Amino acid sequence: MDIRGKKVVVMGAGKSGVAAARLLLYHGADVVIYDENENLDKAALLEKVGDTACRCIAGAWPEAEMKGVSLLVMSPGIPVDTPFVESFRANNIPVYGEIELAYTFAKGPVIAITGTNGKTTTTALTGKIAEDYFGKAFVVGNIGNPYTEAAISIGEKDVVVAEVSSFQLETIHRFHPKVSAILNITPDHLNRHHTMENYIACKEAVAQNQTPEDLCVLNYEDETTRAFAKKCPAKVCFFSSARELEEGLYLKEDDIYLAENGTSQKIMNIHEMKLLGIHNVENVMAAIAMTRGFGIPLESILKSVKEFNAVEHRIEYVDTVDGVDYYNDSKGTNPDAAIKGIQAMNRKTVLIGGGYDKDSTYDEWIESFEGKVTYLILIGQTREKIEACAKAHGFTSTILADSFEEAMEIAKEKALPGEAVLLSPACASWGMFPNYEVRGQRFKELVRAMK
Ligand code: UMA
Repeated sequence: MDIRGKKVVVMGAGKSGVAAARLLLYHGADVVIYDENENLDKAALLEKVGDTACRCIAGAWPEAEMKGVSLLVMSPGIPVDTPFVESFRANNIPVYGEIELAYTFAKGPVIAITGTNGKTTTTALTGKIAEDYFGKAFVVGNIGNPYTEAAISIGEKDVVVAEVSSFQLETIHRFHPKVSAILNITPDHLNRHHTMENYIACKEAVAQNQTPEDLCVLNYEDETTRAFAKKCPAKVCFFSSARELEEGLYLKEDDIYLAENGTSQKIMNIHEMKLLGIHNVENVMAAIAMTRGFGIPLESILKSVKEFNAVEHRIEYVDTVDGVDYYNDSKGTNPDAAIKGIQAMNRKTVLIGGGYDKDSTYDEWIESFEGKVTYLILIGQTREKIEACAKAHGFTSTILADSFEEAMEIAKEKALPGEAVLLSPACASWGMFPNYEVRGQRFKELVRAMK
């Protein structure tokens, strides 16, 4: 793609927008960053971009700026069905997501991981396996390192391991991973995608440009991903945590098996890995299937799997204060992920939940408490909605807090020695924090301050 001298609008001045602008400037484009936040600190933004040729517009979009635009690049967090984006499409201006832009310029083969839950852990693990074997791998995407930032340095032989969200997959065109995985699909981000069908279509798009030469790893125990195998254009490899498979990876009692070409072999015991919970066994099986499909020897893969530790903010043990263990599961940003957080606890737990409203339903989350949760302390926009749901399910030990700090004080007061405090909100952090990482960091700071 030759964009030298062409006018490109980058929408969004967050991590992705800055990285996309830098990549475009590197390739000689005339870049305008547009952000709807009228209070945006333009000087600070341009300093981050590091090129005085870049322009920035914040607040209202001046119609006159449409003139001469060749490409619109969207940041993942910005909806694509708005009149603003439509006006570009109506003028036949291509709309790329940040992933598509990076893929256009980065040369290395891609392993792409999506799914509602587990994608960050699986991406980090897959990245470690690739890095241990090849000596180098670029781990990018929703995990927090924009793909566009790495794109400048990625050479033809460099392996890219990308965590791709539904937001990012909504705006791909030619993005073509050699190996992909859809770990699971359960309701999430419905305020953005409107229907479950749209959300599923975004996830399945990860394989849309794959061919039978490529591999797509799917969860046999998830009805949606199992059904997708029938129309998936790539060769499929399944994993299952609940039954023996004739081909693929599966869990039987405490062992992981690999079945291929009519024979099945036990490849590792789950107690050899440092990750906890069945959901992590699924993540491990997906990572093994992907990296093996990519050509990495099994022996090397298993060595890396056994060394791998939990990812920050994912059921992460923080500290013990007055006999109470504190766990940070800030990455539990939807009910399904938060259920896994509860399931991983093996004792009475004071739970901190609530946050931004993504139109989720909380019934299954509340039902998963099963007598383990002693108090549910609620924060943020969803607190009343969750409290009403909890009451409807007969759970009445809810406490509303006005701030995150107040929630932590209440948790400290209510948790008894031998119990746990778990931050696993089932909601996004937006409205209270810029992202779940900052929420998790704040949790850890407050725990450490208690000592
Ligand atoms: N903005 C607008 N209009 C809008 C919304 C936002 O102008 O309607 C502007 C904001 O003022 C802000 C900028 O857009 O300046 C923010 O852009 P962004 O929301 O795309 O955020 P980035 O900082 O670029 O981070 C994005 C991903 N964010 C989202 O998808 C919401 C990060 O995923 C990702 O790590 C990063 O790119 C690097 O690739 C975060 C996330 O929450 C972790 N992802 C969701 C999830 O995991 O559930 C999908």
